[in-house]
Amino acid sequence: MAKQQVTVPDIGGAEAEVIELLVAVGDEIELEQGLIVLESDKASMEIPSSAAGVVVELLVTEGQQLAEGAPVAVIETAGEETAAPDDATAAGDATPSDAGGATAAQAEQTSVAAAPEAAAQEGGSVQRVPVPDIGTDEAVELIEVCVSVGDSVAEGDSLVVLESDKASMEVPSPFAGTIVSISAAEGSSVRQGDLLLEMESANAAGAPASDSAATVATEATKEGGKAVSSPAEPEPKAQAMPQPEVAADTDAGSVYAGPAVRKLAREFGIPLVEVSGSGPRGRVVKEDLHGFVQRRLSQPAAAAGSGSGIPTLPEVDFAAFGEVETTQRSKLDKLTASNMQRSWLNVPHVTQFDDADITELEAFRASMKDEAQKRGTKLTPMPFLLKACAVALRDNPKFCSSLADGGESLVYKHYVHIGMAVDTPAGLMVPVIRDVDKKTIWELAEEVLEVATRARERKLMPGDMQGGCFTISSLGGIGGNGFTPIVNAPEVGILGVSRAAMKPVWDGQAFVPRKMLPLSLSYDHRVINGGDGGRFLSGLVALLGDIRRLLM
Ligand code: CAO
Repeated sequence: MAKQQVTVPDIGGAEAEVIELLVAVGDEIELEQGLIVLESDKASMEIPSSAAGVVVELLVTEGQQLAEGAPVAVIETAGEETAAPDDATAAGDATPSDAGGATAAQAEQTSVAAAPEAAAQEGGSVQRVPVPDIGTDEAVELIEVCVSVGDSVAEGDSLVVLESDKASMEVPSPFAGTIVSISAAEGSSVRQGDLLLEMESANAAGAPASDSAATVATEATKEGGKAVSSPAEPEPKAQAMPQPEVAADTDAGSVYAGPAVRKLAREFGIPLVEVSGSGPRGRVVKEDLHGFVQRRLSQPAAAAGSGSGIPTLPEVDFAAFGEVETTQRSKLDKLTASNMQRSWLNVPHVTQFDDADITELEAFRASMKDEAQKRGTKLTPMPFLLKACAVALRDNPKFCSSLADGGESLVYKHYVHIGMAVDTPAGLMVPVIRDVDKKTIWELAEEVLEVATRARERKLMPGDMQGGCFTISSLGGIGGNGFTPIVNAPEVGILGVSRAAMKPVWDGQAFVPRKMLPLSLSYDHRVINGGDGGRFLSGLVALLGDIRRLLM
C-alpha cells in the first residue's frame, strides 16, 4: 500500500473556490476520477485524482480558496509509495504520459494549429479556424455550434463549445468577420488542429485582428511541460482544458453549472435552464438534476393534463368508509386490463347496434339437438355466429385488416381466424378459431366446446390466442341486452352478442313474436367508417335471419 497526495494543478495563477466535493473519505476511486470542483470567476473545473485507490484524507472543504499546489486529498494506492506528483500530472487532463516532453510538444503545436490559416482563396481574406490547443491529444466532443453560415461575429464571440468528460470550453472567434462555411458538426469528435470553420475577416487586410486572439490558445506557456493560459488575460476564452469556461450552451448560457453536470443534463435531456441550482451562488449540482428528474417522473400522477395527457385517478382510502378486503389480482387479470386500456386509448371506437331475427335459426338449432347429442357435442348459437361472421368478413374485407407502418398502410388478411372471448374463473381469454370459413357448423360446434374447455382448464398455449382477424364476444349465455365491446387491437372489429329474447316485431300488418338477437359491432374508426360498419352489420343480420345464405 502507498499513499499519494493530490495537489491542485496549474490553474493559471489565480485562486479558485472549492465549490463541490465529489468524493468522501473511504471512497474507492479510479484514476482521473474528479475529486473536487474548483471555480474561479472565469471557469469551473474538476480536479481529477492522479491515482486510483481509496480516499484516506480529504484536505479541503467547500468554500475554501485554493491556489496551484494546494493539497487536495491523500489516496491510498495498491502500488509503492511515490512522491507527490508534480502539477502537470495532477492537472485535469494530465496523465503521467502527458507530462514532460510530450505536452511541451503539444504546446508548441498549439500556436501553429490554433491559428487561423489563410485559405488559398482569391483576396486571401478567408481564414480557416481549427480546434485550438485543448491540452490533450484525445478527441473531445463538439457539443454545440454557436454560429451559422453568414453570421457576422465579433472577435471573441463563441464559435463552438467543446467538451470532454472533465471540462467544457468555448472556442472564441479569433477575429471579427463573417462565417463562410462550417465543417464541424454537433456531436462529432474533434482533435486539436481539426478544421472547425472558415471565416472571412472583417479586417480589410484580411488579417486577424490580433495575434493573441487569433491563435486562441497561443498564450499557452510551458509550465511543467503543460500548456496553460493565464485567466488574468482578458481575451482568450478557450484555454487548455484545465481552464474551461463554464460552457455557454445557448439554451443554458445563463446557467451556472460545471462540466460534469452539463454532460449529465445532456445525457438525460434535461433542459438546464429549467433546473434551479442549490449550489453556491445558485450553481446547479448533480443533486439538482436528480431532484428535477424525480419531480418530472412524479408529475403525471400529480398533475392533470401532463405526460400522456391522461390524468390518473387518485388513490382512495376505502377503509375510511367501512370494512374492506384487498386481494392480489392474477397476472391474467392485469394483462387483460393493460390490453384493454391500450386498445381503448389507441383505437377510436364506434359501436353500432342491430337485432338479428334468429327465430328460424333457433328452430333449426332446436331440431338438431338430438343429432348434436349423438355427435357428442352441443349446438349453441356460437358456431352459427362464427360462420356468419366469416361470410361477413369475406364480403367486407376491411374488417379482416390491420393497420401497419404507423397507419401508412393496411394489411388485408386472406385467412379468416376468429377469436372467441371465453369467460374463465382465471379471467378473460380469447382463443382463436382458425380458418372458420373452411369449417362446417358441426366442426365449429366441436371446436367451440373444445377451446372453451381448454381455456377454462388453463390449457391454452400462447399460439392458440394469436393470429385473430376479428373477435366475437358472446354474453348471450349470461344475459344483458346490449354492450359495447372493446376492439381487440390490432384487429379492427369485434362483435358483441347479447341474450336473445322473444320480442314483438311489426311484420307490416301485425306485431308477431320473433326471437331477436341483440348485436353490437365495435370498430376502429381509423379504418372503418360508418358505411362499412352498417354494411357489415346488416349483412350479418341478413345471414343470421336466413342461414341458407351461409351457403351462398
Ligand atoms: N342468447 C340466448 N341464449 C344463448 C345465447 C344467446 N345469445 N348464447 C348462448 N346461449 C345459450 C346456449 O344455447 C346455452 O343454452 P343451453 O345450455 O340451453 O343450450 C347457454 O346459453 C350457455 O351457452 P354457452 O355460453 O355455454 O355456450 P356458447 O357457445 O354460446 O358460448 C362461450 C361459449 C365460450 C363464448 C361462452 O361460454 C363464454 O364464455 N362467454 C363469455 C364471453 C365473455 O366473457 N365476453 C366478454 C368479454 S369482454 O369482457
